[in-house]
Amino acid sequence: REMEFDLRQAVRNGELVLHYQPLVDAGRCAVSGFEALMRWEHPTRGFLSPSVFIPLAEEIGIIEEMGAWTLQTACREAASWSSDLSVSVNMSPIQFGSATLLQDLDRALAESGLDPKRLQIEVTESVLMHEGDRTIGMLRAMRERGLTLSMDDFGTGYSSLGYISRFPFDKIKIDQSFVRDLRRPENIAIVRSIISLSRALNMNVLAEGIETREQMDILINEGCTDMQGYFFAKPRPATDIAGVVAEID
Ligand code: G
Ligand code: G
Ligand code: MN
Ligand code: NA
Repeated sequence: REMEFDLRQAVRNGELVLHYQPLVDAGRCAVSGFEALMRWEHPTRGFLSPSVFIPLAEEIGIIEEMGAWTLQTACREAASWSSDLSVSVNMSPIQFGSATLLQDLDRALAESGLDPKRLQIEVTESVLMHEGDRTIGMLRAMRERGLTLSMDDFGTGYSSLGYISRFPFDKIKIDQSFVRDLRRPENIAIVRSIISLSRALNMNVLAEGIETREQMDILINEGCTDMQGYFFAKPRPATDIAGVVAEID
């Protein structure tokens, strides 16, 4: 419960930061944008991962405030990057229950002046499991503003193929668990079927968690349009953006 107290202070104290990991266009072999990944610089425990504190933030009811902060910060920071780079923000299902989500979004766009076309939102299949109609309404409203929408971690969790047909996402992100060991025939089969599904549905398809050149070569050969992973770069502070682009392009 000590951590709960600390987390309530974290936004106010400026202890949250965004790190950014590049998304690479397979065709051009160039950086197309960056995914924002939140980090909490705890005063005594060092950098904490969102997989630890996001569930806590949801539980204690401050995820809306944190989500608004993420949108604001990601849009503001991305507005100063080269105008051909996108920024991706993760949103949890709880945020879609927030009455102020669209207001928070509009405020972040207005304050930063970021072209809405450069903002991508990443959601997992689980957002469509509960309050599906309400969520689809919100996704439509985002689409009307010009945002790009990605289905994150595809193939994991309690996923049903039905969810992907409920909304025309722009991109599917293949979960890194399938990319990790492509020598397993089961994983290659799953990757192939996700790629073929994405083609049939007219969506781009990104492979997450690429750590080796061998994985990259296999996934390009299979037809992935986009790539992400430690092989290109780990998530790094905003000050490293230009350096990461220069290294990869
Ligand atoms: O970067 P890392 O592997 O530690 O991220 C762990 C998880 O936290 C990922 O599933 C990622 O989608 C999620 N995450 C990272 N940043 C944010 C954020 O700003 N908001 C939400 N809702 N989830 C985030
Ligand atoms: O759930 P989501 O896909 O948003 O979270 C992505 C998470 O995966 C981030 O926490 C990020 O730090 C992590 N990640 C990104 N690339 C790699 C990689 O190549 N290998 C591993 N093990 N993790 C990665
Ligand atoms: Mn993501
Ligand atoms: Na993911």
